[in-house]
Amino acid sequence: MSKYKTEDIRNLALAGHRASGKTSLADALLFQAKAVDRKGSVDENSSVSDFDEEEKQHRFSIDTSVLHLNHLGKHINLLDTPGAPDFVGNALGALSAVETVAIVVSAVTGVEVNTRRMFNEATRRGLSRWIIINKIDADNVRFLDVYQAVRDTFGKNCVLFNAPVSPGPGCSGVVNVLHTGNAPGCPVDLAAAKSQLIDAIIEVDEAMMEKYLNEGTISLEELAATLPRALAAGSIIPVFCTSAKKNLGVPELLDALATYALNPIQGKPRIAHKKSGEEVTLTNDSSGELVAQVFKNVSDKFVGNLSFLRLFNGTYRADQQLISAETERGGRPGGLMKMQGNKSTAIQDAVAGDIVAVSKLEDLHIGDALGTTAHPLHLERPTFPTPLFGLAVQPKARGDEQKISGSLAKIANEDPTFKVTRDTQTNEMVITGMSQLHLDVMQERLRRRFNLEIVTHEPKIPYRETIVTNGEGNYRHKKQSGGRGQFGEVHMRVYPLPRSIKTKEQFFAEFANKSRFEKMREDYCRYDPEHNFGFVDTIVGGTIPNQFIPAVEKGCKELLERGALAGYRIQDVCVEVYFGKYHDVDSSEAAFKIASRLAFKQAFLSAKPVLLEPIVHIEVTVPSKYTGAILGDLNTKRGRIENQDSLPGDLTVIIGTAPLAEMTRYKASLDSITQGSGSYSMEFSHYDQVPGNVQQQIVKSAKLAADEDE
Ligand SMILES: Nc1nc2c(ncn2[C@@H]2O[C@H](COP(=O)(O)OP(=O)(O)O)[C@@H](O)[C@H]2O)c(=O)[nH]1
Ligand SMILES: [Mg+2]
Repeated sequence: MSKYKTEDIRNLALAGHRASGKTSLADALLFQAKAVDRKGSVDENSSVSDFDEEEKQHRFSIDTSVLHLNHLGKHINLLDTPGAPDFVGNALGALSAVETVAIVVSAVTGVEVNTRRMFNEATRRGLSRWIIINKIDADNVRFLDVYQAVRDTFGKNCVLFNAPVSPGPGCSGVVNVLHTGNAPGCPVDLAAAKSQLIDAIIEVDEAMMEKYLNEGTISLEELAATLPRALAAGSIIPVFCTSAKKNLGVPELLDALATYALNPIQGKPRIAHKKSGEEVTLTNDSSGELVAQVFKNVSDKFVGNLSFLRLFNGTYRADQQLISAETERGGRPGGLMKMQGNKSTAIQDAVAGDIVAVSKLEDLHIGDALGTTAHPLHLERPTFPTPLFGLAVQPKARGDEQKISGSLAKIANEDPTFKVTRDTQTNEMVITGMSQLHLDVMQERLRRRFNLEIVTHEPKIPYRETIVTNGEGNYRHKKQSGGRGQFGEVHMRVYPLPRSIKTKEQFFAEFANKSRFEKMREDYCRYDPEHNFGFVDTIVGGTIPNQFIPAVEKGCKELLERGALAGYRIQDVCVEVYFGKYHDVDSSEAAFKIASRLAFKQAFLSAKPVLLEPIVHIEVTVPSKYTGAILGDLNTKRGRIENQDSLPGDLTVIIGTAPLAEMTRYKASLDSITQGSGSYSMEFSHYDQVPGNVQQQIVKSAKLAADEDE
């Protein structure tokens, strides 16, 4: 049996901005708990957490590493997430596996872009949040400023649990706010901090609040007993101080994690769904039905596939089959293990709440829900930002094409924000990620792991095509070549389909109904959420025989992929097929497919076709003196500013939107305006119509090959 029970497990993700010291802290915690013999160091390339070759080379984390330690009878799973926005997908994946997120803030640089980002993500998911102010030993620490900035940004429920003594190179450690009245060298008003802390804890317990008001004191035991409730309610966000480098505050942090952090049962419960849609609340009950979710994948050269799971219910024994809820297929893994960075230890079973890895299971993806029964419970998939930075790729050596697409697919299965697709216009392979840096690192991976090289060129913007009015078209495909001929004729109307429609249910409720299409034949109507495309059949009297309707739909789908205006994917359109002609001998599926595609094209082009371009949400943080220059530059890039705010430390954050096409090289502009002191994040927001003059240029340069009758 597992050596620990669910109640003894603590799941913690370290998150925050790049270089705040998350990985160093992970190494320090492992060493403090004697989970490793030597303290790893990122600076000496000996980190247990940043073990990957690319991580060592770049000196920053790329993947979430999964670590664990035992302390005070508790089993702590520690997920060290990457802080760079380029690898945010891997960090977000980790959040779905834990109850607690510790946001690490540098005592030198304070609250940064990704500090806020990860804090907000943790809040959105209802996770317990802790804040760790690290690097209290560094030159130029600004402890009080940074603590103030934390409270200004994240709220007054951020309260100190301990405070540094003589922060800076002479720092001697931390003092507990509850125990110590005063400490020479501590810049914090400890009496005030103590009452802030007590107030924040007892806020969740009215009786205790009353007692405190009446008696003026409260025992440490009572406070400790109430703390988990305050943590679960989010009414307290404890702040701890550390130096990962000099091991200051690390023992205290470790004790606090083991003592106070929420166990899996105290966290916000996850909701699963039966196939019927019925909801099931998962209570991390080890005797219940197994529900696990994949939050990370690795395809290792030596072990093959490795999938990391969080168990939300039930107990898993290493000899059981694991079945995917989605495909209802699965198999027996090669092994069940606990991971310490890249080192594994085989185990026999795992209880609810634990984080483990299974090997050699093919075809598992991040977000998959797993069980052991024939119809496992479903879990909602985590959502990830849509990657936007695309590059077309070609093999450096001829003939490597097949190997490259297979290897890239393996790499993509590890990273939810890295995609490999094929450009329908050029038939080139395209890789898409969060940024140039992201794609550079993926290319390095391809080279090192698979010994494959690619060349890349200019990012492609994923424009889309749609229509703004209704239109009509028809086409007769007729060919007589020798024996049997080909014949099919299709007439259709097209309608703009509101972009707010997202599901089949919505499509039929709000658009495709009998009040709009009196003669609609529901059995043949379809909705495709990927293209927001509706297919309505109002054929009367079998002018297109039923057996050819699927071919008509296929013809439409071909055009959706090919595009009609400039070769981009079509979206937000509904077609109504209402009439056609056939021939008893010569009609065929192929003939109707062609007729349908070309009828659709004609109808589409008659309905005021327009190009849509991806619009990104941007957040730019710069020293305030550059604000004017940044706004001016965004203006030339068709940017729209929505909000502008000042941040502690004389920084300004500018929030708005801009077309992706104008922003692909933004890093260079930002660096040149701010001399490298600005930072930004960029994420897909929505599609919007391209201005007329820009559209003309894109259409002109697309030079579509004529799509004639084949
Ligand atoms: N002075 C000082 N430097 C630290 C501390 N923690 C980390 N660093 C340094 O900060 C840099 C980034 O650390 P790392 O752990 O990789 O940060 P991460 O990106 O948040 O994982 C490295 O050079 C570390 O040695 C600390 O407590 N004090
Ligand atoms: Mg790191």
